Amino acid sequence: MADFSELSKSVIAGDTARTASLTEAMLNDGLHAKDILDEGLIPGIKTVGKLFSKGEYFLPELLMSGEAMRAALESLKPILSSGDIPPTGKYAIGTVQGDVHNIGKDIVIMMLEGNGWEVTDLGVDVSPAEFCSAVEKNNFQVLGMSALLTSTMPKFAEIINALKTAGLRDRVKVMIGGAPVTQALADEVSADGYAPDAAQAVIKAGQLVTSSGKGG
Ligand code: B12
Repeated sequence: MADFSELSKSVIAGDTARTASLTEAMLNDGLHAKDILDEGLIPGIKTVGKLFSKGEYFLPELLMSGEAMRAALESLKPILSSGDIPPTGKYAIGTVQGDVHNIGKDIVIMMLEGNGWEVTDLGVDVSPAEFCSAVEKNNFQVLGMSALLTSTMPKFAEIINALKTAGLRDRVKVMIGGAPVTQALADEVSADGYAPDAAQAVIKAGQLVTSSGKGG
């Protein structure tokens, strides 16, 4: 039985070397990348968030745990993003302006790629103008936006309005996500879809292109 709690603890401790080596060892033992993520890494980083909320952790601890997560993701990436399936469609995704959280976005990217999507990563701190320009210049079926801060969530509505003003809103399905995001917010800002995690993001994206007939 795999000891996922040890992996969670190493993320909580911000121990990059141990997180990376435990992840590698688990992969070598034949454990599934998604289980390593869902049972070990994500519970660990969520605990870090709670400790930060309680004032027991500060920014340096947040940074160290974020680094530990990234090191583990490097090992998981080749597995999560490989999939021998036909192309599904084109997806662009970025973290909204003012927000640099990218761990969740990057997991969404890996899972989409593993399910046949061709993904363009627009990066972090992406302005409404940059989102619009990406949609204008490319033929994306879906545009994903990630936000982790309550202070940056209003950017969703701003970006959607910018797309409307530029006459681009009908060219693309818009999905939103990130820890504080809800379906209610998606409805409020008239996004086409929301998903609480990467696995459901893949399902939702598939449904959006199927229902619009834009799938490739
Ligand atoms: C790691 C971390 C950081 C790292 C980020 C490192 C990195 N490279 O990403 C660093 C140290 C940089 C950081 C900085 C800050 N952080 Co921070 N951070 C976190 C922490 C602990 C984990 C975030 C994370 O990676 N979660 C794990 C991933 C896997 O989950 P996820 O992001 O939710 O993604 C999943 C889903 O949401 C979904 N998803 C995500 N994006 C998308 C997009 C689409 C389209 C879809 C469909 C789905 C989807 O799929 C993902 C995978 O399943 C959270 C706590 C938390 N519980 O979220 C705080 C947290 C988000 N941070 C917080 C704060 C306050 C900050 C700072 C303001 C701190 C400061 N004083 O400077 C700065 C802000 C910097 C900025 N301008 O962005 C607060 C936000 C509070 C609030 N209400 O706004 C939190 C909640 C901590 C807390 N409990 O207080 N942070």
